[in-house]
Amino acid sequence: MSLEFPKNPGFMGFNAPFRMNIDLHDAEHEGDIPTELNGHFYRIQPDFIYPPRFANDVPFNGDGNVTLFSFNNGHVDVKTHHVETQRYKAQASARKALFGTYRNPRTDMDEVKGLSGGTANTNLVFHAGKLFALKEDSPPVQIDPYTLKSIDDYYTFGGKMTAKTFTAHPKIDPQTGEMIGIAYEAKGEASKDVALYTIDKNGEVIREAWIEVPYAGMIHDFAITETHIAILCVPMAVNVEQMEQGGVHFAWDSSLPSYFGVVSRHGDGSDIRWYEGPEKCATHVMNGFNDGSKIIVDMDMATGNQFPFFPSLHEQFDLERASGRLTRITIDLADKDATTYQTEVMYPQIGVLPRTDERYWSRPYNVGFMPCMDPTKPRSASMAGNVGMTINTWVRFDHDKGSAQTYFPGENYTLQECQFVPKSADAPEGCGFLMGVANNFDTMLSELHILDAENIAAGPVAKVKLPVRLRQGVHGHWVDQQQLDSAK
Ligand code: V55
Ligand code: FE
Repeated sequence: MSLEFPKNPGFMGFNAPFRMNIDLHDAEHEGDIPTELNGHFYRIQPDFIYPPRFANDVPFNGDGNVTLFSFNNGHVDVKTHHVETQRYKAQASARKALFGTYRNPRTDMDEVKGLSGGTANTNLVFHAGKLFALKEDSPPVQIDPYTLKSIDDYYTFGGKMTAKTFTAHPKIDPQTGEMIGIAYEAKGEASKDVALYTIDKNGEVIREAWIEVPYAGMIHDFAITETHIAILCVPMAVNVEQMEQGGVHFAWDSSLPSYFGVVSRHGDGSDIRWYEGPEKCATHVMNGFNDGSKIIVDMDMATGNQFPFFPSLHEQFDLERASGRLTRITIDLADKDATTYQTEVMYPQIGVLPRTDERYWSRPYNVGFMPCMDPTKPRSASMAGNVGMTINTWVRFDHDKGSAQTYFPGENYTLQECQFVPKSADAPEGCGFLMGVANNFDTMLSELHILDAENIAAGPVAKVKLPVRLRQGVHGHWVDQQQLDSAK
């Protein structure tokens, strides 16, 4: 039986299957690693362990593979490990793919019926002493923060979470230490039921409330303010007909409106209010906050389908319409008759995956970061084989000044998501480091670039050089050593 991956750009170059569990002591690096960095940067990449059974399967269906960069006194150790999900274990023991295409159980082999198809490939979060790998179609997978081995492949908060899914973007309230989560399609495929969770600082579920969304679609991220949860429903709709024909879970249906839902962080969810909006697609939240009676949420927002591998029902995929810009969404709770939300584009830069100084989550804030695509920057010949969008800059936005500061790593690099790490627990907002994976198309190896977050234009203070290439990552999460120590 051959074990061979498709010979297409999705599995070549930096997209080559990774498949390894690496343990690298004391990684090579250029420059001095700041000694203030004392902790662990976890990031995750989808990585098909076995060739997918469906030739056109989407990158989002790969198995979760965690990269851990552990910082200690100017040194960095690197570890990688697959998340041992139910799916991973079943496929590893069968030595072949058993699950089918993206979130379509009809296409799974009979022998895996009843097993979780979750790939845990999207994000990580550390809360109440536990590290979780997350995929929005299934419960968290608890993994060991040092070995990255799975501790619980189906974590339901001691049975207190009755939803069948859990978001890949939980928010930790910096003031209360609570983790806020949502769960969509929470009562099964295409269900409009969304559960709202508050998990207290000790890891106990103290709220499970239910709302119904206008239609079933991807609710990938959400915002918290000090008083409310805000959810954006975009027309990346669950498409049962497409799944019946063996297709993927979602299709872009531009005939549907977008809805912005605002619901209290307390109570039974019955106060949910929906506002219809002018724009179409937004995936990630930079932050949200209260301003008097107003709820404000900043997201990267585009007018069309941003995922070329999810079919568009009514038009061709259009790069211009897929281009997202940081956009401020506003509603005023005091306006009882309001039925629409307002949007305002904040900056011209085109980007994805916005982040912020998470000590300001839910509160008025000033500093955000976004990987951007700057078409005016040069591009080396070595990047000719790079398919898709080229994220070639990280941009820091300071909302008070309306300023944008850019890091361009050079013509031979693409950049992935960036992570802000404060210099110390009480450092001013945005004072610290910015790090993330950079893929070097001259060496065809990956690096971790570390910048002074206040002066990213000056270039990296250090570059960690890996002897391997990493695939396109999704999200990352920083955990201070102190957080791990106090969890013991
Ligand atoms: C996203 C990523 C996913 C997914 C759904 O970036 C949405 C958004 C990596 O998997 O399944
Ligand atoms: Fe995400």
